[in-house]
Amino acid sequence: MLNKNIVNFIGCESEYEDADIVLFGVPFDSTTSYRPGTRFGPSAIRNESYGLETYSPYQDKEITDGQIFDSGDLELPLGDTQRVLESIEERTNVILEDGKLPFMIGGEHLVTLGSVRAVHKKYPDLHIIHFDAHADLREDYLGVKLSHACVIRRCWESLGDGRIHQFGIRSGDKEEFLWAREGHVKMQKFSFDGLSETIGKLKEKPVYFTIDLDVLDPSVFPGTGTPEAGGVSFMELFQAVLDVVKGCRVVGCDVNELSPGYDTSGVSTAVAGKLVRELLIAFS
Ligand SMILES: [Mn+2]
Repeated sequence: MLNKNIVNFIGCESEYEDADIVLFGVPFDSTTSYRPGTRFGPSAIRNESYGLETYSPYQDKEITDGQIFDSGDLELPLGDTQRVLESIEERTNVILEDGKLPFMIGGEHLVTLGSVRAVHKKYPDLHIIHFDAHADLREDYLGVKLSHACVIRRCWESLGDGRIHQFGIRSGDKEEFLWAREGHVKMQKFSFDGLSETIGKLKEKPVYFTIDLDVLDPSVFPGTGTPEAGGVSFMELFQAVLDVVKGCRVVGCDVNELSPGYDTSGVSTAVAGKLVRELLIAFS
């Protein structure tokens, strides 16, 4: 007997009913301000995951030890940003209602808004931990409010002051930094300094964890739409990610902004895939 050709992220072979974690891709890049291409991120990460091992020597665990279901990519009405966000929210709702952890792969960073809307509905006291090179705190970008450059500001509109914790930020306009300093969000520039204190303070509070991969230095991760020099190393990011997953009550998660076409070496995709593997193992 032969099997169907189904491409999952490597090792994500659980049935939906048994799964604790549900992966889905959102191939969306319509509001990208500079170089588009993140719509190819989820499929690239899946395809290239077969170059990775299922075993993590860091965590001494197999990805197949966990119960993880890969539900594929959303089929999106590209060109209609509102409906795209609704369809992300719907998918996240289903996963949450079934008592599973939603794990989204972007796509551009605006996808986070759809997922946060669903998670916030279930957890009104939600906090966000946000790793990124960019503040993403603009009120609008050239008049557009639903832009990846404004995604964290849109999340703040629902969550309010003091609930968003940013790390690694090294780019934005002056107003974004001033607005952050007014106390609306907690912003750690350039690094993960203070992360363990934040984790300690959040204790049992529900946390949505959003990782824009451009927090990495472009020498490690050039395959992204708005590369920004001066970023963190892979191991710094990896350690910070493990600290969050192990130390916080994460109730939703996403990894976004891989744009595989800008790195013909394929290294950026391999970096993204390894981080996703480690995250999935850490969660399971
Ligand atoms: Mn960014």
